[in-house]
Amino acid sequence: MRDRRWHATSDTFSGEPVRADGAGEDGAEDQLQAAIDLSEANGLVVSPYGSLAYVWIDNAEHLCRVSDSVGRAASLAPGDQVAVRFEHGEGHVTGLAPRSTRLSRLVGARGQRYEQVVAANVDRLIITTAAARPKFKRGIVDRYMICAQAGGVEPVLCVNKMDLVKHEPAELEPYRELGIPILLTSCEDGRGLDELRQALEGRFSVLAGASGVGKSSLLNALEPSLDIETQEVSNFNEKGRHTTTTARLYAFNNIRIIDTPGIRKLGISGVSPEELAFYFPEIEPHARACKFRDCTHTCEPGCAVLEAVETGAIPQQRYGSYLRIRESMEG
Ligand SMILES: Nc1nc2c(ncn2[C@@H]2O[C@H](COP(=O)(O)OP(=O)(O)OP(=O)(O)O)[C@@H](O)[C@H]2O)c(=O)[nH]1
Ligand SMILES: [Mg+2]
Ligand SMILES: [Zn+2]
Repeated sequence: MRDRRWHATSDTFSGEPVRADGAGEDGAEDQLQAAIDLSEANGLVVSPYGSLAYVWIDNAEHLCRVSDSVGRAASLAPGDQVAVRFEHGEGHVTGLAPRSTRLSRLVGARGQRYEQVVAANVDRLIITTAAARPKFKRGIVDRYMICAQAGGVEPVLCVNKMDLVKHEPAELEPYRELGIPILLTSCEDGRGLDELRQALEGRFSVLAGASGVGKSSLLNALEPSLDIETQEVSNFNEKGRHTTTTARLYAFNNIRIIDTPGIRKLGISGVSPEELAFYFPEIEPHARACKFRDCTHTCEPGCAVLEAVETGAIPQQRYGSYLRIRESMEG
């Protein structure tokens, strides 16, 4: 079981799950071939691109071919440290170093789900939401907080588009109680951007959240020369238009950050329904006190979690989230 709160964990390349696309059989051998020591890495993946990848090597970006052994063993993610060998002027990614942290999600159809690493080796996840247009969605925040813990990444909550509301969303209260850093920003009036810059400086971060919340706009606001494409949210349903389609790493002013495409749903990878309660820092201490070890915290006698919800020690909002996520994992 992982530790409480936001401790970084590490894993190794051999911890990569066997993929559901048929790569499993030879997977172990491919992983051995593809695995390298960090000291052997000479490139940093900027953006994977099918069987190709944009890689930074010595301050220049190269479009490289991903060798079969690497491609079969794992899909590359921005932030991956790789070995690149040049042959006849063409770069080949021949090895992948262990990932110290990862932001992952579960993708694919039922029965064929697999882990997709969205960002590798990052130390901060900026969970980006909007105060309005699209409306604040706490479900996505709770899911990203779990993914951050599972991947050893420190979460920061950024509520953008604060210019559109008079007060911060009331749903922020449980996160304030938890002590997770919260930034209130606006690309329109510039509020919170200095704090965001400070949170990013000297670190390697990833911006993630629903489409249209302003992830790319925030990067443009911090560094206008990036000129990343952005697009208005739909007037009809106030949803984003999925403008960013591939994750990409940017570096400027001592900031390294990955912009990612907005998501509709976030499947949680690497956490079982039985472990879920331990990924809610305010539920975890109570879960340890339940009468039954396999307590689901829904109806059991002697459930300390239900008791704590009753007394208000666990906010109803977060407990409701636990129930919904658990149900989606089991369904
Ligand atoms: N009012 C207001 N609008 C904003 C703010 N930030 C971004 N927007 C607008 O919101 C829209 C969506 O912004 P994007 O930066 O494309 O959003 P995104 O999160 O990158 O979206 P995807 O790439 O689809 O995931 C654009 O029209 C922006 O101008 C803000 O702080 N306030
Ligand atoms: Mg974008
Ligand atoms: Zn219980």
